[in-house]
Amino acid sequence: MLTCGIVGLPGAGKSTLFNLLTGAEGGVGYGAKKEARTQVASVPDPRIDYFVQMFKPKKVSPAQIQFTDLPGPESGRGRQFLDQVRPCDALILVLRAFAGPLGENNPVGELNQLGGELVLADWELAEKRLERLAASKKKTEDKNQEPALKKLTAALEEGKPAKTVELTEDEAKALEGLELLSAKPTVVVANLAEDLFGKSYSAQTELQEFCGNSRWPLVEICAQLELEIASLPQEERGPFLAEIGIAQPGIDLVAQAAYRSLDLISYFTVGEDEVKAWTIRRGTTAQDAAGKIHSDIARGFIRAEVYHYDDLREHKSIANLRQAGLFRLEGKEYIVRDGDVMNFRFNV
Ligand SMILES: Nc1nc2c(ncn2[C@@H]2O[C@H](COP(=O)(O)OP(=O)(O)OP(=O)(O)O)[C@@H](O)[C@H]2O)c(=O)[nH]1
Ligand SMILES: [Mg+2]
Repeated sequence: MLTCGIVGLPGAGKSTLFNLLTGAEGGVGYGAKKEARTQVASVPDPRIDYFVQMFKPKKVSPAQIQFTDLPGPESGRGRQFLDQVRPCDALILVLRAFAGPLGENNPVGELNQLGGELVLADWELAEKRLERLAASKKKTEDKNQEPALKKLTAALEEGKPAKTVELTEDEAKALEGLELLSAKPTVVVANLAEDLFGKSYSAQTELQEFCGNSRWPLVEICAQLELEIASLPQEERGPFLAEIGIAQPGIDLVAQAAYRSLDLISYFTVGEDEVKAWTIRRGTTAQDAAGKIHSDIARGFIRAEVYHYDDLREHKSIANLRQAGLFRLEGKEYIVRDGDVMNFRFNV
């Protein structure tokens, strides 16, 4: 399962976003919470909704993402919290772009500061490793570790994130265990004031530029407002969202951005028993995708029956797809596409 750590300065709206993403309650309010929270959320996907309406399955299994909400960095203790998101696959940086009790906001400044914190946290870790390496008498350690760590600390010292450091394959391997924060796929969430949503705001161009340069997807949401709307009865939510101009709920945007930053896609298995989304990396072959379900299916792989969600929507039924030649048989090496519906034929 994809895991995301929510990081941000005090009062940026991390806990509000966490509640919005996961349906959790409480823990909101500047400094309200001293402990990290972790919870799993289902990823909303209109394609799943469509399959469900068509197949009326007994069970529905959307993709899931696990989110961790960190307390805001408190002075002197900040980077220690960051260790809790080291194992995460991706980071979500929340920026305060609303005024509120903390006064004027400066999302670009926050982004700079957060980026700096990640680099500094990595530098501290790398330095500690180097010291330990120097102290250890054993020469059994991976010989690539020292040169890799030296390269890394030199870059971090200049404020460069770990992902910009050019390493050989062996060096990269030697550093894998560090779980470097400044090398992680990162999504930036600008948490906007209600009246700014859908409009241009003063920091927007700079934020877009910063994120573009770092290749971090930028998501603009209004977490508090969306959370309030989420507490309304289902049938009232749509009109509200439409009125404000929120075309897609925040969780969709954040989930999609996280998927994009990690190069993840979904394929589906469908039927009357279960409709299920499977998360794979872009470029995965049919055989490896089958292995996600069960290693036996990968081992005994014969062929995959494949059609695409878009084609099903267009042609309305599987019979029509067959007629149009869009229901195919593919071999092991077929590269699975986002939105493919797969049924594996196998023999063990
Ligand atoms: N106006 C406005 N207020 C918000 C928004 N998001 C959060 N808030 C408010 O800002 C305050 C802090 O929100 P939290 O979600 O607790 O912020 P946090 O980043 O978790 O704070 P710490 O955990 O203390 O660092 C709360 O009073 C929220 O109601 C928003 O989009 N707009
Ligand atoms: Mg919080």
